[in-house]
Amino acid sequence: MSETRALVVAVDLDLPKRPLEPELEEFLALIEAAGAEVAGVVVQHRAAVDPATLVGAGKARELAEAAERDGATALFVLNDIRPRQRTNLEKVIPLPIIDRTMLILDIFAQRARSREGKLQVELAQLRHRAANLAGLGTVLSRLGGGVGTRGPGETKLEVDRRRIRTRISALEKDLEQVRRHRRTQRAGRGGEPLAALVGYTNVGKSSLLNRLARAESFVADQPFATLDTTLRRTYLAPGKAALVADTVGFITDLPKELVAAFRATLEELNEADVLLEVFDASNPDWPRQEAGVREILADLGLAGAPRIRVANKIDRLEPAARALLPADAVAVSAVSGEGIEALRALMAQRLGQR
Ligand SMILES: Nc1nc2c(ncn2[C@@H]2O[C@H](COP(=O)(O)OP(=O)(O)OP(=O)(O)O)[C@@H](O)[C@H]2O)c(=O)[nH]1
Ligand SMILES: [Mg+2]
Repeated sequence: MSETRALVVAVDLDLPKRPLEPELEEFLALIEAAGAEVAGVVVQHRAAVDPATLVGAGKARELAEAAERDGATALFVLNDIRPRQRTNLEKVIPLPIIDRTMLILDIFAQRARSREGKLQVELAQLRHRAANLAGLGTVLSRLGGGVGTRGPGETKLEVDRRRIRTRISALEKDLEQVRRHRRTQRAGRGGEPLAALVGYTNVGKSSLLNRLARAESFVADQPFATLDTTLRRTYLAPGKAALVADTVGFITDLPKELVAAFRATLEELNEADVLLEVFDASNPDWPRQEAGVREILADLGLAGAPRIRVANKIDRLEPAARALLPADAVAVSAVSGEGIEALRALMAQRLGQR
């Protein structure tokens, strides 16, 4: 998305329980993380989204003008957009429409390194595309030519669907193979206890892994720096060690296609003896982020999993703000190293009990 100039649109439903601002801010950060440039932001206040075009018809025309004026090359839509709304909006605004799921998948596609990660992302992208095709039933465009490649009267849509289905089953097969291979590797873990870092994206999970294990995992101030699971051994106490797993960060409303594709990776969290549930204490938005993480953990059947709550980045907090942190969280800083020994001791204690 390097050349992409993004015109961003969001419908604000003015819900007191769900303020738009943190979500919009996060959306803009995701756009940047994808390598696109924000050319303009348009927020429309409405009691409900327009069933036909998401934004009102007048706003849609305004958007088209803004796109032209700002030289935008894509429209980024924060709200969930239905296939029909997408088609209608595309008629008014001659730009590709990128929704939040596509955006997150694009970042994942750029970052995936392992074979499993790449397969998982492509699978998620295809499933998302298939879901959007499903709504286009009324705009069947008939293809000419190609005799013998498809049955008579088959539409482009049907061909697309069939291609996607074929590719999806090929990917599923490949993934199963990669996973079988990894399971065999994992079987050699022996009796060592396993702790898994979980938490919102960018809270400092990889930094904590590096602190705990003196490892060198990729750390970056950007969402989804880590996609692949890394496993490191860490010292806990004399004669006591544990394995620590770092994995993909969470985000609220994680696209369902992505959860499905990453389910196998995420389900490995089931093998963990304890989850290190990390939040970024220096981010005023942390309660919303943590709630989002817990929702995903619950979806994965991990609501009752043993966990240690970790408040990270406390080096950025004034003493007064530190005092307000939840009492059940161990306060640490992956950067200054503060609190890390307390975390180690807690891990040793909890993992010793298992
Ligand atoms: N000030 C401060 N910054 C931190 C701390 N821990 C991490 N960071 C910074 O926060 C940013 C994100 O850190 P990562 O370790 O990449 O976070 P992550 O949770 O692994 O992120 P993803 O892999 O993207 O989900 C980086 O810029 C880190 O340097 C901390 O304790 N204090
Ligand atoms: Mg990371």
